[in-house]
Amino acid sequence: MSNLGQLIEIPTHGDERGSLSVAEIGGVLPFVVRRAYWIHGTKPGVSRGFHAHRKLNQLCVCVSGSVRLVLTAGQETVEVVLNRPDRGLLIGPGVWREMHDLSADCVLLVLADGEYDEADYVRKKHELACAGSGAAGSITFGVFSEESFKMSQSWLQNEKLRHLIDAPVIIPEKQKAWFESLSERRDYFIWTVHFYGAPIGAVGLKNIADGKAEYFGYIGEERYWGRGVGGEMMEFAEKKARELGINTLELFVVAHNTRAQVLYLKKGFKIGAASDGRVKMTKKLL
Ligand code: T46
Repeated sequence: MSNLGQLIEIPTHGDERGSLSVAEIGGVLPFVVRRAYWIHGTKPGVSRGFHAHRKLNQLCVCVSGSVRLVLTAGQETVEVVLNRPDRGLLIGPGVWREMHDLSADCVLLVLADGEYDEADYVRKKHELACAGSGAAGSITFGVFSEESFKMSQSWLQNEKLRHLIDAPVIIPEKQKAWFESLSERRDYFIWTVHFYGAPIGAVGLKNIADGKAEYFGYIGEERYWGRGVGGEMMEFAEKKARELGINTLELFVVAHNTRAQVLYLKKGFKIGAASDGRVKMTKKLL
């Protein structure tokens, strides 16, 4: 459907008695459920929601009646009507949700991967309006931990991402050796990109030598694409490069990834030679 939410068909067993729908791990449920709640008896004309979550993942199923959901992140908004008990909507973190037009008989069941936590709510829409979801400090950078490493392995299997960054073929044994070597290396640094503490990508500097370094970075979670996170990643990497005494940053971007090229131009990179479907870009750090 979009990066904002994913509509799923819930496997349903029907016979002469009626129907039974199932959401389970190994089936359509992508997370372990730690909480279930349901919204019902909504008064006419009442809308609900008007918030986003920092970390929570949810599966919403309108088991009775109907509801219109409006989901927004960055510049993108989608509307979806839930009115069938055999259809669900998966919503992840960083997505503003509003629920409108709940019918009198609406029962909206929500399965969530975390317990109720008020601190997980973002209640001001402007915090999600633009760059990296907007709120100062919503994007942070941290150690590339074992958890990040595991997540990166699944992110890098996403064909859309692989196409955009020309990712190399992943050989698990090599990957493990690479991860284990990180703490020793002085020519290669990688950090995790977090959205409100949840890992969403990676950024780094590699081939560090003679005052030069190569920038690399990717956002593994698709719903953060096109939301200004890339700009924050570049600013962070530049700051780190300066701290390391680097005076020239280089990067290689695939020729068809024009969105990234526009960002790098904005950040002061100059376009250099193109070869093998990749464009070299360079920036002198003053
Ligand atoms: C969401 C949408 C789809 C609890 O004490 N425990 C809970 O698990 C929940 C969900 C709520 N509450 C309390 C907090 C409030 O005092 O119940 C009250 C109503 O909650 P809220 O105003 O947040 O309800 P909605 O319909 O605006 O939003 C709810 C969920 O909170 C939210 O996670 O994504 O449904």
